[in-house]
Amino acid sequence: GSIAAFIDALPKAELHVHLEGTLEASLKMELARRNDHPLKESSEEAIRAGYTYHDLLSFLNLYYEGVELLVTEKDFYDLCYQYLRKSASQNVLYTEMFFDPQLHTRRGIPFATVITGITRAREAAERDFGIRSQLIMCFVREMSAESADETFTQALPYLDDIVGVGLDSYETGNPPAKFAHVFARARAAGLHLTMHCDLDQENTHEHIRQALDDLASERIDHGLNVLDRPELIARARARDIVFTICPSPNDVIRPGCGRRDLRGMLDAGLRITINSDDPGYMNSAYMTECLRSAQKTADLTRAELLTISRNAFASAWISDAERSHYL
Ligand code: ES4
Ligand code: ZN
Repeated sequence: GSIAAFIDALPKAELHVHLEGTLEASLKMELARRNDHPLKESSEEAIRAGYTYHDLLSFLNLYYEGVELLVTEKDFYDLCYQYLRKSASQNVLYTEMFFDPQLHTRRGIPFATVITGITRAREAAERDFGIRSQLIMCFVREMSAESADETFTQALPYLDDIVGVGLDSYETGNPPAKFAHVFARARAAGLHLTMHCDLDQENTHEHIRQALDDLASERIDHGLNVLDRPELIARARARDIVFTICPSPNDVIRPGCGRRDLRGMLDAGLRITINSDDPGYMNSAYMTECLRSAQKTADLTRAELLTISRNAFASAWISDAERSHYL
């Protein structure tokens, strides 16, 4: 059969997707109507036509604008349910989803509204489609360390519904070290740790080093700049760090370099997974589309695709009992 059919049929796990980044233009239109929120654009096509980014900040500005459409518990439910339904249709069996509570609480939306809507959608989607999911709470890194700490305190009643914490949004000037205290709290509470080290951000090598050496991060989200530093590659390999690679934003930020990046990670002996990141904002490229694009750009073999898929299940934050169902 064709490689496309092989990718369709591959059992998939996703480890790097921002729920707020799964907001499709169609749901934006519905939310704008429902919440009486004015939209500049009057059609889905016009919304999508406005999705032109050239760097992380220009992307984040659009993402933050979209986030404001999410108001009620049902909005968060619909967002998460639609993502899980779509993922299940692509043979995604398991997904770990980021959410950014501070982007909502800073607008006056209660933490409880956000997490309750998401948790109910996770339960409904597992019942309706059999897809398993967990939540990773991200801190918005351009906000203060105190705000991250307050957010972790707000999350305490819900820690059973949160498997890990992450670090996302605007990286320049906001190193992992800024959040050492809240990550230590999360770790002491038994949560897993991951952090974004986005492509070509200022001081990205020092950020990767901090994540690995100082904050005991178990994963690096993106982290392609590790390839510039043999000593960082060696440390990541020694600790069996997982790099969650997302072809879509890489294509936007550094067009044409996908091949070198993906091949480079594999040839360096690093453990990588392929993920969608923000599919609602990146041509609706969900797991299947991302794997197809990665396969094409890096000429991935079936064996490599299988390894990448198994990497995701192997490094998922699940019990060994659950893992044995997948591997
Ligand atoms: C993100 Cl691609 C990316 N980088 C950093 N923060 C993010 N939040 C959503 N997508
Ligand atoms: Zn991301």
